[in-house]
Amino acid sequence: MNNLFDIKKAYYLFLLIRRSEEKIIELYNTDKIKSPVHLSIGQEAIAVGVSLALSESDIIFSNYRGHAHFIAREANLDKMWAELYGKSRGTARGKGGSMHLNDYEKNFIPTSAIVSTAVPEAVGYAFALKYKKQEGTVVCYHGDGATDEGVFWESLNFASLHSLPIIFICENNKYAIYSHQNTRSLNNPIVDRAKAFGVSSIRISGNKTKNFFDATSDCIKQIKKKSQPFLLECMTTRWRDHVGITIPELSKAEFEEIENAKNNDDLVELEKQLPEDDVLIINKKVTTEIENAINFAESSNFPEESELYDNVLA
Ligand SMILES: Cc1ncc(C[n+]2csc(CCOP(=O)(O)OP(=O)(O)O)c2C)c(N)n1
Ligand SMILES: [Mg+2]
Repeated sequence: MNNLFDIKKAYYLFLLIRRSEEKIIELYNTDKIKSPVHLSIGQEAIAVGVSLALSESDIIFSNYRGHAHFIAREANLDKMWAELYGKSRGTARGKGGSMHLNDYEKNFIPTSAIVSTAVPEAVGYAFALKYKKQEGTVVCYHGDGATDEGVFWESLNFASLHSLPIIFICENNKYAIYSHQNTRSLNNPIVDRAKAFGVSSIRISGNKTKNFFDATSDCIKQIKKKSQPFLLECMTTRWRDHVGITIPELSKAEFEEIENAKNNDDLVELEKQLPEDDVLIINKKVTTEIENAINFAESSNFPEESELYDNVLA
């Protein structure tokens, strides 16, 4: 657990996510990237703030929109890029793509494309940790759309009933693909519904990295004192469409919301708090790390045809 917010590290991780995903947009139409992708541009502050508050022993469950969670956890960037390229040195030997990242060395559990599937898995993991009296808190990232699934609430109920050490990080961009939250449920905030299950729940607005860090640090502190589940509803605005390669057609209100979010980009705010020299060094480091990762992907081989069915369980 970390109590001090490290601005330099937050800026570095934020920039590494932003530049990586910008590079994905740049390369996508060349067909070098072999899998569908889902970008997080605009909502990186959540992954960075949450990750900086965690320890090595904590366990991360993410989803198909996982680049930001993966990079913020300082998981292996070379392997992530190789996976995007469908190469055998990728996280799933190039057979999974962007939606199936993993890094066991960082306790980053393999992700899935199916909405809400990681939620019961994460709760099961938290149950095992408690049952075996092992250290660590489970962090489960999910979208607002994931809470439209019945299994989400069954899982929350179980986590609450058994006082499990888990933090649900709801990244609420208000959309499930192109359906606004208001068209999917009545005006009953996710935090209020979670509280009805006995789960302490906090809504965080403003999209500031430090606020997500503080809230997560506080949850971890309380979990260390007494095992219990928390839900953080992190309000955010994603700048691009569901996939992220293109920008959607926007209504005036949506356009203004995105413009407003861009004008309050926390990457810019973090940069302002750092000396110019640090900013230059970090920018150089980020550029080099992404170049190296792309070289790693390009110089890797595709998996052999003979291993087509290896590790395929379905
Ligand atoms: C069980 C299931 N139903 C539908 C889909 C299609 N689908 C993919 S992403 C998505 C929206 C999920 O929205 P949300 O949880 O808010 O996450 P976001 O994409 O906004 O990050 C849907 C419906 C799916 N992958 N799995
Ligand atoms: Mg959403």
